[in-house]
Amino acid sequence: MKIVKVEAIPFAIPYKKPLRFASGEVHTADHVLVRVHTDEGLMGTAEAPPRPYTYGETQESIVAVIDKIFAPQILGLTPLEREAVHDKLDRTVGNPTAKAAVDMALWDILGQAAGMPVSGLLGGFTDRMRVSHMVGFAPTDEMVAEALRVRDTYGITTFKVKVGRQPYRADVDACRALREALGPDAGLYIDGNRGWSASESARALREMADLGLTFAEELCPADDVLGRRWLVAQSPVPFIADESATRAAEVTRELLGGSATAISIKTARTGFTASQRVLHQCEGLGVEVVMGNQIDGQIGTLCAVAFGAAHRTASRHAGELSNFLDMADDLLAEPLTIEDGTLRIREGAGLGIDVDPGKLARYRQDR
Ligand code: MUC
Ligand code: MG
Repeated sequence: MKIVKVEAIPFAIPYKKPLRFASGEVHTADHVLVRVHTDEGLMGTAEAPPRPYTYGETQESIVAVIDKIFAPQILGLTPLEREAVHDKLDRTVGNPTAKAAVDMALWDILGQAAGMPVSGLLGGFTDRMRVSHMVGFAPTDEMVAEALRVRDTYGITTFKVKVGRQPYRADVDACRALREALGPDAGLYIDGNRGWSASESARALREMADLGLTFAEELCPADDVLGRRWLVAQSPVPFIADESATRAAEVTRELLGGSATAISIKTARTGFTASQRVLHQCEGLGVEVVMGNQIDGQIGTLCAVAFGAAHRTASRHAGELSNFLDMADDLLAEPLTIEDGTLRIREGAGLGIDVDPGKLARYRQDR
């Protein structure tokens, strides 16, 4: 079974409510639908979200790198030759979400060919994950109202709060208000997207010492190497590397260099193949992982839950799987639903991604 065509289709779906965080903001899901076709009529599907403030990719660059470089390199290979595919893709530096989408589309084909769910092929640990909801910047009362609405509507009880604003006290106050509103049993952790300095981060962590935070993520830049190590050494909770550890080598550097003590795994940037490498690396080193969200749509979220549920350690903490709730619409024929704070994988062969042709026609940007 050979790869005969790779499509990179740009589409745009507005957000009902933009997501704001220290490194950027998202108003529209201007993603790229990636479809890999085989000569036996199977088609694998995934999506790539451009995050210029994190990886430098844009919607146009993702389409270009797939059309001009990746597709010509992998045509004629089979979906089983994933090492050969990655050998080709890795000749181009960067472009993580474009590479990840190709990888996940290939796994989708493998699942369909085997008649088995990808989550089972990856590990089959469980069929669902608890969901963690990401609360973006807004006035404190709006952040609290959103968390309560999400808890009451979807049963979600774990929240990642975006921090990293200036002055840092606004974020400390928001976290305190969230803890008071959600009660002592809610899971609460923070993500600074590099917005604070190391010393601001240390002060903020001290002022939040009584809030029962479970993790702190990318509070200051990993490029502030000594400051970051100094901060991580005194952090009272595991310190997650997200955008500073986007590849296995960076994971090694951040963990062994003392700049992180936990890792965010995002299938949107490491697909399934490299996410497994990162996960196994973390297991071997004995650090915890959280399934992160690349501000994914429903297709990306289905990929994240398929990977997270497949693995014992990746499903241990609630996964960030709810950002799609803020989108005005999506491409799936059967929308994802979060019930009792839980998202289930799709049963059936492959990833279970069934794109509604009418919706794709409406939102695609290339026609
Ligand atoms: C996150 O965890 O940081 C915001 C920027 C990005 O790269 O991902 C999101 C969420
Ligand atoms: Mg993050």
